[in-house]
Amino acid sequence: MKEKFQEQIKRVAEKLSEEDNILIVSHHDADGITACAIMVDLLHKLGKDVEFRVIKQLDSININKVKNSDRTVVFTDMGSGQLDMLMEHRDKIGNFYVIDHHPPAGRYDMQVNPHFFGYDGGRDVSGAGLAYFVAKALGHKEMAHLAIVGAVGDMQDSDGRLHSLNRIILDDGIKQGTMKVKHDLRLFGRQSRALPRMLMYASDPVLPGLVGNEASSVSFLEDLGIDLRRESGELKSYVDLTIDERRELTSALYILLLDAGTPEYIIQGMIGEVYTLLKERKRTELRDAKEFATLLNSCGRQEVPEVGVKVCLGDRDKGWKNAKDTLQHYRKKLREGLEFLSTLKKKEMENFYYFDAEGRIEESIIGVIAGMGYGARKFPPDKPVLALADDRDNPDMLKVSSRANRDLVRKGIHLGRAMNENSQLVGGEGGGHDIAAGARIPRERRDEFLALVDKMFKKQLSR
Ligand SMILES: [Mn+2]
Repeated sequence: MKEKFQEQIKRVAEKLSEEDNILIVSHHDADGITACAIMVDLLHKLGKDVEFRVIKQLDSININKVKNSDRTVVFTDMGSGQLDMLMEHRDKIGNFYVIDHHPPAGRYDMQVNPHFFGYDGGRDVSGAGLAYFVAKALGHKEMAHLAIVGAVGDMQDSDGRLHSLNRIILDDGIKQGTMKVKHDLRLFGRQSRALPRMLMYASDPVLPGLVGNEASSVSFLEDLGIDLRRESGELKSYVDLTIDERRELTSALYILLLDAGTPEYIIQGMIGEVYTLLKERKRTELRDAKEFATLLNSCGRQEVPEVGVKVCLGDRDKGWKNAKDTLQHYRKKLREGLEFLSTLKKKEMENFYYFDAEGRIEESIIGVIAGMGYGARKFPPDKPVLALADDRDNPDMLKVSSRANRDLVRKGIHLGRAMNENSQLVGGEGGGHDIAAGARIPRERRDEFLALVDKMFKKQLSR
């Protein structure tokens, strides 16, 4: 790591270690939940009194939950983009720290943010990773595995592997014996899903002919001579297969996709690094970083992020059961969302696709549905997707979720900037990463907003 950044982290960490009565405020996705857990763990170990709050976003409404807390506030995985607002309310918030990887709105003495040191916050390190580096600066490296779950949750491995600062964290985990990295098939559910289900529900990429079809998934596997059941009679997961069977299955999937005309780079994305948490039980969601992240995302999106934090901190009892129930429920909603998507007519602007689900898809999962729309080829990969849904708390507002892919980002697309600048122009707010971002805008100014975004994408692509 660059020395200057390390110094800054150490400075903030040491100052933080002198505080007590701390309130951690974090984002409700997998990265924010793991960041929160890493900080809670650290501060407990330092003997501090600590509370935490995990929220959907830090905006003009939620800021009120942070005011007058009489505690030192530590923002993780959020805060950098809202620095102006935090400064504005400084007298009510009191003493605060920001540990965040989103593009910063400005400089602040007690801020840890990789952008100032030439790192890419979208790829090199996540919010959880930064929380980990703060903990590491104070001698605590036990939570490296959680920082990897956070990075994977933020899709920082989307080109097949983790990079840069994430790599340092991964190496720490490997040295400690908590992590293992392998080159393997990256389909979701390698640990926790029965093999036919892993194939039929795969979304990245979707498997032509197998998607949604249990019978054809079963016969596909049987044709390869793969036994579907373990000796105990239970259905096998991918991780139960022998090396030869894995190789056989991978090449069969490769051929299946090639035959269906899937672009080479999408197929290659199916194979890459997978991160195993060695201290977790085999065939559970917690054993695989991507599945762990999905579990946490479902807790966050269904407004029980504290359950996710508990599981991160080691609860394998009530909290763990609770988290699994939440995931089941979340999957059901996703299936319904996907069904909706399949009946939907997509709309098209010059530089993006969009659809307005109104009240038919909950705003909490609209972004995921938009992302899956790519995987299911509902939207060709040549333009970003904007998905709109009613705001749950305010009928006059509209929630916008946008998704792109690596290719589009390479060509110049930056969704975070487009959401941030254009939402403000129509009296809303927004922001995020180059590849995934969101906004809240007044519904009546929807078309104006879409036209502004269209114009900005055009500009981004022409650079
Ligand atoms: Mn994040």
